[in-house]
Amino acid sequence: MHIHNYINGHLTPAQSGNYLDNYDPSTGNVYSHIPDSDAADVQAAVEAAEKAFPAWSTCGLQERYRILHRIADLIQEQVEELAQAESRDSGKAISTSRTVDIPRAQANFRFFATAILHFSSESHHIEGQAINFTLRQPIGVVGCISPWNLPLYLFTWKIAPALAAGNCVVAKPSELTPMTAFLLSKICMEAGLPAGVLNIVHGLGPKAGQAIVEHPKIKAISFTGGTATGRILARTAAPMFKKLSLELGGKNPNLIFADCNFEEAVSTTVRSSFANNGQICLCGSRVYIERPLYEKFRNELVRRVRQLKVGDPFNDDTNMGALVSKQHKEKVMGYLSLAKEEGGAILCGGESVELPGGLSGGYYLSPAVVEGLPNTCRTNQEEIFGPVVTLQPFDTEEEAIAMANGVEYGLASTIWTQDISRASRVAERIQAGIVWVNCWLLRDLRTPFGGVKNSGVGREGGTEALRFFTEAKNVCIKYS
Ligand code: TXE
Repeated sequence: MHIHNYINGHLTPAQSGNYLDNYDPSTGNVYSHIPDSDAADVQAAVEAAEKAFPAWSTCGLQERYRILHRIADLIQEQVEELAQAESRDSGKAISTSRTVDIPRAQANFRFFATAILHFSSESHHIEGQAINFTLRQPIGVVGCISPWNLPLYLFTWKIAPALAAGNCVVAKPSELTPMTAFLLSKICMEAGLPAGVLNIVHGLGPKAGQAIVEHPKIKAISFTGGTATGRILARTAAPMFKKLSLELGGKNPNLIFADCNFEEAVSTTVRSSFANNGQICLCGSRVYIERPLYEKFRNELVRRVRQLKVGDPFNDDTNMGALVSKQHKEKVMGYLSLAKEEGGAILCGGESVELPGGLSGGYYLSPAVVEGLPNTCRTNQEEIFGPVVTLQPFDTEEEAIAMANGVEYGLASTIWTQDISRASRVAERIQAGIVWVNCWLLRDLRTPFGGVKNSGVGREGGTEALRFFTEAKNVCIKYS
């Protein structure tokens, strides 16, 4: 099966005619091919976007609302096909694709289709002299680059607000998980999205992705991916004075105080540790437990993690499918070896799982819980982005906050306590863009989303996203 680019309203191969292999992580086999696009394809996409911009940016909010809602309707109608494609491409359990990835992709379009109708700006009155009002106008042609962990979810999280705000888009999904972006192309054509408004260029990051970042006509880049890649993009885009939104890596702490609701805390921690095989930037990979509760929590967590079913992503009762690629599985297993070298004890999991028959070539790994490591070791400092968490005890609130903040990342955190004063105190001091108290991944799309330190620059979500994808212009009108 050959995937095509979506440029100027048409599905088309890369101009080079070259393709890249696309693997099915559940079997390790090549199951499709993606265009190996380059700067020539990006140029064609930018020309299409420029041509479409005048009409799209002035067609009116109701028309943009109508078309984006129609796209959401079609995603809803095709949820099963999209979920199957997402699991085939990423290796994730079909239950995750059905309940997380695809419903959220639909929600992204629905949310921004209506958000744009309520997006207002401000005016300032110089009494007796003048009135200022601020216009928030679409930027023009913008670039959206997304990663492999939540493919359609994060791809549409950028595209929906960009389109709603009246921009035209050149977008690139990860070369590891291109399929649902390709299916989205067909949905957009069916929804009547005008040609050139959205252009999807498939291919490698350093080639097709880099061509997007360095194209002089693309005035803003919204990126989600690794911190190292974020650095490369910033180096290219900064001298060109492009607007940049960078949602990067995380190494998120969970603080479990002894007074927590134990059942809630332990059941949610299983999820926050291993959802999507731990391949979510919001996963809590460092679990800090107040010492009086440490043994009880550790034992119960390990007992439940051992019950997680690693298996065929297409079985409804599978909790953990395959990791996204052979290379990524090797990276995660490398960190498990490092954890042992650094003195850690692997309490469960961390083993390569060999499934029978056609799945024997898949990238399966049992979920691992590690204890006995210091906060400063590499295992506790570097983003692993797989089914691996570490446990550490703490004695005081001060110590917990210091350990939580003792990494270069600052994306998300969870705090488990019934003491609302303590929750508020700790939340105020945690270096993160998102703090969940007695919950995890409870999402309201109106809230600012993003991190601090090496977790990125800027915020997505709600009006933050609409402000990112517009330029503010202040108009001052003097009156006599
Ligand atoms: O991200 P990459 P990947 C972290 C996690 C993961 C690591 C790498 O640690 O192991 O990042 O993951 C495109 N110019 N997160 O490989 O490499 C690339 O093609 C322009 C956390 O997914 O950063 C893909 O489309 N584009 C993150 C996208 O960037 C380039 C979620 C992401 O690729 C490029 C995913 C370049 N030079 C990974 N190089 C989160 N915070 O959610 C690559 N790309």
